[in-house]
Parts: sequence; structure tokens; C-alpha cells
Amino acid sequence: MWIVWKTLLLSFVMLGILPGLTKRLLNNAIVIIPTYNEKENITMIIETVFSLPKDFDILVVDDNSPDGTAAVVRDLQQSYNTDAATRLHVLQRPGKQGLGTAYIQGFKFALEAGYDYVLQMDADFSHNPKDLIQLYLTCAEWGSDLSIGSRYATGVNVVNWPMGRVLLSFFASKYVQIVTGIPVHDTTAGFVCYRSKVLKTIRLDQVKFVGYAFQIEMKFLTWKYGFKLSEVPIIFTERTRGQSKMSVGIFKEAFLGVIQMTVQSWFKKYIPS
Ligand SMILES: Nc1nc2c(ncn2[C@@H]2O[C@H](COP(=O)(O)OP(=O)(O)OP(=O)(O)O)[C@@H](O)[C@H]2O)c(=O)[nH]1
Ligand SMILES: [Mg+2]
Repeated sequence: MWIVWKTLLLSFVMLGILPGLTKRLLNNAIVIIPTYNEKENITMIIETVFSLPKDFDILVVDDNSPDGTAAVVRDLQQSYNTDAATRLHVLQRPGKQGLGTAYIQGFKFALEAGYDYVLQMDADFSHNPKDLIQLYLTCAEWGSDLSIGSRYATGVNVVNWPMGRVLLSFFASKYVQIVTGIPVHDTTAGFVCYRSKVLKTIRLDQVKFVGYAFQIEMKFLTWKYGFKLSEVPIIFTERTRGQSKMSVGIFKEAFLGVIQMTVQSWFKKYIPS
């Protein structure tokens, strides 16, 4: 009998099935990177994530960037993807549809693929890829359901932002904390790790905001459904390459949106999907 098992195992290895399975099992976490005109950053950010001591897969969600970001990612796919394992995924959308909807589509992809941990990161190196490990461990080893890379957990850890923007972001986060009651300092943070159970529980189609307020709404829903949120202090650095997509409209959506979201929550029951 043992000889039969041995032969079967050997043929699995030779056919490349076992290496494929092993790889799949090792990469239990995926980093979603939304992009719009990030050609100057995307290669280096992908290479940096893949060089980390923990194996993360990557999903780039590109909104048909006019600078050809998606084509760069497709080229890189040839170096990183093998028959045994696809580590670099790309979702191409027809046009700029906002950060929130990019993430929702990315979350659905990650859940269907069966990842246990889903991380979010900007493409512009404002978030240090090395911090992905700490965010991951906070969920995978220390029992958090959503870990948040926080600029404001220990003072203000922002590098190279003009003072006006630091103050705006800091007080916006405080304002949201006071209005909504979300128990974290950095309520607008976009550098996070979810345990996939959270994304399965929240009805993703109920998420309304498309811009920055999306980050707030996701934290609000995670908290309302009774999950555990933790903050990991990080240093946020202003981008040095490429252009910002921040706009006044994004702030407007958030300012009134959080009041509306909070009031509506008083009449809502948060029943897991
Ligand atoms: N797919 C997609 N990605 C977007 C969209 N808007 C922004 N992004 C990406 O989301 C991430 C964060 O956007 P940023 O422009 O860096 O916004 P920010 O970090 O607030 O502003 P700066 O760092 O000052 O540029 C980056 O990776 C962008 O390329 C969008 O509409 N669709
Ligand atoms: Mg940025």
C-alpha cells in the first residue's frame, strides 16, 4: 500500500501539482494595490512586496490609467507567474471609477480566490511595504480582525506633507472619530489588513462611498459588526513620484457623509450576510 502512495506522491510532484498546492497554501494573504497613473511607482512597489520575507500575492486594480500602468503590470506577470502559481494578478476596469469601488472589486476577487487575509496599500510608497508584515501578523498571530496602519496612534507620523495637509488630515480623522465613535485614531487610513471573515460578513454591496470616505465606512462597518480593530503605528511619507488624485470633492463626500452614515446606523441592524 505504501508503495502506491509513494508512486502517487511522486507523480504529483513530477506533474507540478504538489508544488502548486504548496505555493497556494503558503500564500494565504493578498495585497490589493489600486492604481491610477502609477507607471513610475508600480514596478518598484511590486518588486519590493515580492522581496519581503513573508510571501504575499498581489492584485493591482487599475482604472485604465492613461499612462499605461496596467501594461507594465502585465509585463511583470510574465516574470512572477508560473504554471504552478499566480502571484501577480491584475484587474483592469474601463475607466476611473474611484478608490472605493476598486477595493470592493478587489475584495470580491480575493474572497473568490480563497485568501485568508486581504491587505490594502497605495502604489506611491506613502505606505512602507515592510509594514505589511506587522499588519499581517496583528491579524494572523495576535487575533485582530482588522489591523490599521495608523499615522496618529503615537502622535503625528507624517513625513513631507505641508503643515496645512497634516492638520486637515489629523483633524478630519479626529472629527470622524468623534462623530462616528469608531475606536481608532486614524479613521481615514488606507493601509490595512482584513481577516477575510470580515469581508464575508459585511455586505460589500451596501458600501456606499467611493472616495476617501470608503476607508471610513469600512472601519465603521467592521466595528458595527463586532469585529476587533487594532492600530499599528506607521510612518506615512508623501509620494515623491507621480501625481496625487486627492480632490476637494473627496473631502466633501466624507464631511457630510459621516454624519449621514452615523444617523442611519441608529435605525439599522447589523446582521451578518
Ligand atoms: N483604481 C483606482 N485607483 C485609484 C483611484 N484614485 C486613486 N487611486 C490609487 O489609490 C492610491 C491612493 O491615491 P493617491 O493619489 O496617492 O491619494 P493620496 O495618497 O491621498 O494623495 P497623495 O499621496 O498626495 O498623492 C494610489 O495608489 C492611486 O493610484 C481610482 O479612481 N481608481
Ligand atoms: Mg498617496
